[in-house]
Amino acid sequence: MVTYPIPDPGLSSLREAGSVHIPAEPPTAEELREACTSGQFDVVVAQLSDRFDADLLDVAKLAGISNYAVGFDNIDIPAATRNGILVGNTPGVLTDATADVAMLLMLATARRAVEADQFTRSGRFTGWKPDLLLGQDVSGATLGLVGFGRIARATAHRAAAFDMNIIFCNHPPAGRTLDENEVAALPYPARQVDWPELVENSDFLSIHVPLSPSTTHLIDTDTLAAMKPTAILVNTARGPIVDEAALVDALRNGQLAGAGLDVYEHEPRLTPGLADVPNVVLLPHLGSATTKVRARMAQLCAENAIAIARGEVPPHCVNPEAVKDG
Ligand code: 8YV
Repeated sequence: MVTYPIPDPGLSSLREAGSVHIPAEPPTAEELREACTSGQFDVVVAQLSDRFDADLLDVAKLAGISNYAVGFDNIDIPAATRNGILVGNTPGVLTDATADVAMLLMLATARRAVEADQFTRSGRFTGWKPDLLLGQDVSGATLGLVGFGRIARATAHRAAAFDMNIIFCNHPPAGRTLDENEVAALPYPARQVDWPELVENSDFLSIHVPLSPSTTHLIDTDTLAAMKPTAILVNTARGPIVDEAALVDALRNGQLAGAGLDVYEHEPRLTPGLADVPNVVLLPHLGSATTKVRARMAQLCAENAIAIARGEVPPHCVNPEAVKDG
């Protein structure tokens, strides 16, 4: 079952390999449960909005789930593993596109691009003025990377070309976990710092960690209070890493200069007040949204699904140990 049509070549590969069912409408939680327990499907090709909690996975009759995403916080992985359900994801192919969106949000927020666009198209641009829509410098600013995996590193690469100073904390809120030789070998200057130092010193704080119990509300009232009042928060990872009610308060009270968000705590719902603060740029989860990237994600997703249906471990598997434990 494919819960929402994925682009070609993914969909056509799936159709060539076996039989594919796409419901007329994306399934509700109840319909997903029915499908997963019916024994009719070997694999579900799932979207982030399809939730696979333990109570579903404990009764599901599935060989696996192929998630159309690199993130897999919509699936209870320990429950999938203990039920022998393999989970595939789509790493690598969306790294650059997501890092581009992190840069886009930094630049757009710092230079007030959305506000300026609205200003211009509404006919209020009546002539150049020395103090018109002044923003913040990106070059020379300190970028703090929350996490230092693939997407954070691709963001660092871009930021280095903008002459930003790069600091990072690999597994916040834990301390330095990256080998210093590895830091020294990076193709751009970057400094590994402890979590409090990252929060206090960043002009831009960009989030690149997966959502997990330890990262939920990592950015809360206390973190926001410790940030520079001139700082900008950027989130292209997962919404619930930020306590959005606290973020709205911090923006309203001038505790923080701005925020660029691609993901939301209660996605797709916006936290009340978020759309009313002027210093935010809000995108509708576009990190991987290019035609090429979505096609490559679909290809990986199909390869994972086909392998699972054949009784193999998928090429991009989150829980290969499900084979032993199942
Ligand atoms: C996708 C994402 O846009 O892959 C992920 O984890 O969050 C995004 O790149 C989305 O998952 C597409 O379904």
